[in-house]
Amino acid sequence: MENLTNCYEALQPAVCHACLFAKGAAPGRRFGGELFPLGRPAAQRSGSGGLDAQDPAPQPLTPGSGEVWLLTRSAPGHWTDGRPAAAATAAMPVGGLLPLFSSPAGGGLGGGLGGGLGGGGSRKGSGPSAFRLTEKFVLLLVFSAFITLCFGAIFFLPDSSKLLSGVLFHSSPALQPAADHKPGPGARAEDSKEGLPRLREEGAPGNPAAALEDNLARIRENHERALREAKETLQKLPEEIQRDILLEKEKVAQDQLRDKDPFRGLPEVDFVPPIGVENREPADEAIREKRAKIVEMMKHAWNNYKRYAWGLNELKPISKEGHSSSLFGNIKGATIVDALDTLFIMGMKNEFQEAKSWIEKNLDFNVNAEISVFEVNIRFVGGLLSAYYLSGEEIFRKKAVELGVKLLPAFHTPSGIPWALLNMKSGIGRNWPWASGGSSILAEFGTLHLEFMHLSHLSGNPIFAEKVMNIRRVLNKLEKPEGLYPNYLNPSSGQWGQHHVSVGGLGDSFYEYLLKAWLMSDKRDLEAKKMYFDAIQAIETHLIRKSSGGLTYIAEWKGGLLEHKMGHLTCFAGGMFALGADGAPEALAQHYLELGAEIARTCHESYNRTFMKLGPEAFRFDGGVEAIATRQNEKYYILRPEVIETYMYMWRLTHDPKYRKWAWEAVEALENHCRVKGGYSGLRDVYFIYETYDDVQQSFFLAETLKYLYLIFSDDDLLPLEHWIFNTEAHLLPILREDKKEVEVK
Ligand code: DMJ
Repeated sequence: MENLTNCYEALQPAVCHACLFAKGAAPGRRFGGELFPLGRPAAQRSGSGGLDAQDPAPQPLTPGSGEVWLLTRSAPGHWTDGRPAAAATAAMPVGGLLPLFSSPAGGGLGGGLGGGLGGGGSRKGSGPSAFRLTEKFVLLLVFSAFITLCFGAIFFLPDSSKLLSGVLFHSSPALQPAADHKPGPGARAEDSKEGLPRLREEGAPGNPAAALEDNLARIRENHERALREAKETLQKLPEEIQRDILLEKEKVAQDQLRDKDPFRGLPEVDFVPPIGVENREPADEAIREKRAKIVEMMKHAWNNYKRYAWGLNELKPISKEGHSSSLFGNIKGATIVDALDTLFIMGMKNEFQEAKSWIEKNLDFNVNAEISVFEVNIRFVGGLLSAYYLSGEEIFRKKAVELGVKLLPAFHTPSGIPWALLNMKSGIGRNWPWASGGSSILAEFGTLHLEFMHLSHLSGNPIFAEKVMNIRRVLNKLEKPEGLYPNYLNPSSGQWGQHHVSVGGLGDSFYEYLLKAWLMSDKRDLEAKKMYFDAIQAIETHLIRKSSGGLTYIAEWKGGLLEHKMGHLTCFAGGMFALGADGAPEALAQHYLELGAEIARTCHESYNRTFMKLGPEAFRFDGGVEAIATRQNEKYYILRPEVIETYMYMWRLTHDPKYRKWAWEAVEALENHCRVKGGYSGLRDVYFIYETYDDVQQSFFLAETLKYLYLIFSDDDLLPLEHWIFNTEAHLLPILREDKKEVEVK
């Protein structure tokens, strides 16, 4: 006490700031939040809820310890008398702040205190009215800074911690895919089987400078987004924020309730036999033979799967055993479901029946494991729907709807944009750990529309359609950079993640589904049509380029910079442009058909410039090359269909014989290099003179690659395009006509 009094009386104001903090500096004491009200002795203070008589005499502090100010506000703990620090903080006289801000002009420290506090004799008497205007202003500033800080902490911390871990530990997924990394649509399981996720070039191992650059860019973006979000929230009144939170909670709870019983028994339907499934032999003998050859290939793939991997997801044709991909969790039988409609249209009736009875007895969705919502939708829901529309067998409708219901919890996010991954038993979802800022992926949540519209149609329950229409609503509310759709969208904030745009992996089938949603609605869904044509216009302006050798290609867009690389996946776009040409504004119809033809030519070149005559996973147009893979981890071919898919559409829409010729070249290459005794295998390097097998027979080889080949060598009245839509896994969905439906739901 003595020290303090002496200090107060004898020292200059600056030094007495130090005295002010003497108690905080006393050894063994916590500084509980109250500043010494200068201008009166400690003894006086003991009666005013400040220090009591037992408090040890405060020690003088060295000058210049002004930073203690913040500590006094936040130091946890108790006073020695047992009062919680919080209570003490609450009791802190606001006037305790004054000495710091008293101006010499107003009597300096002594004057300020003597008049305002000490003169009053008691701290209790010093209310805010006793403050000067400047003091009030400063106080206001301090409090608003404090409140901003609190809000900042709420909205900022989760992101910041991610950022920090990215910077400090370099554990960003771009650099090191997590052990449980699961690839998205562009980088499927097969892509990562060598630990080389296809989509993460920007953080390629072995290039720390690029990786660091990448990390910094991501940090900047995340930081700006977090600031934006925090600002938006701060603009709201606290009551508004509270109301929003309550509404959000209520919405999630309602969703959960509704989804529990979205489907009480299927409505009765009149199944109308499908159009265009009669399988006439082509008149031309050479074509007939080619088509027969493709059926033989299907038999080889199917029989080996049956022999070595029956009931499992896929076949390892070299090891001759089952292959299981984490994309399907514990669901089994991916090849069986994916192959159903191909078996049907190729007239493989017995095999179709075998598949059907396996499904009846074994296909089970009550699995306690995480699945990819996208993959399960396009392969399983799509495969089952297609089998139903072709055969009219109730089991397929029942299983499709049952699975659709199981997928609904994936939509339980604040924005309704679904999670990428879902545990079908617990209904808990999450996103790929590598996706930008916890985002969902455009090509994943954007590739549910066709199947979900049909699920509503066949179940009589609108819930499936509502879920996908809400996705569209969210997308339409967002501003698109240069009219483009970034690949990442955060399901919590409903805002874009990184501004990466691709018509290949991560983006591809989103665009495909916009076009097909319009076509499948019998051209009534004009919103989808507009979204599609707007999107491809932006793509053409910003992503499509011509090489100096005259090849048209679709590059990737990363925050405004172009990467002159095209993926095998992107080759589907040739067919898409051609398919949509008909609905384009008149002046553009021919243009889009030609664009389709140019993409087909480029993709054919990517095949033609390899040793195996099968295309690499990605090819480049930079560093003096055109349509050639330059990186070792882009040289593989995994039996993908996209190039052949484009040939199929181009053949149907133009009847230019070169597409049949190119398709046949692919058949020969598959037979020469991918066919092995135990089935068909992908290749690790299409430029190498010897086959190095990846030992996986992908289920989409049976669902897509062989189906598209078969159609190229069939007449156009088998599955006419005016009547059927192919989902992104080549499963068949009929156009939903207003007047005459394939299935009349009662
Ligand atoms: C298939 O699963 C689908 O075509 C999907 O849309 C992307 N590509 C794979 C096959 O390459």
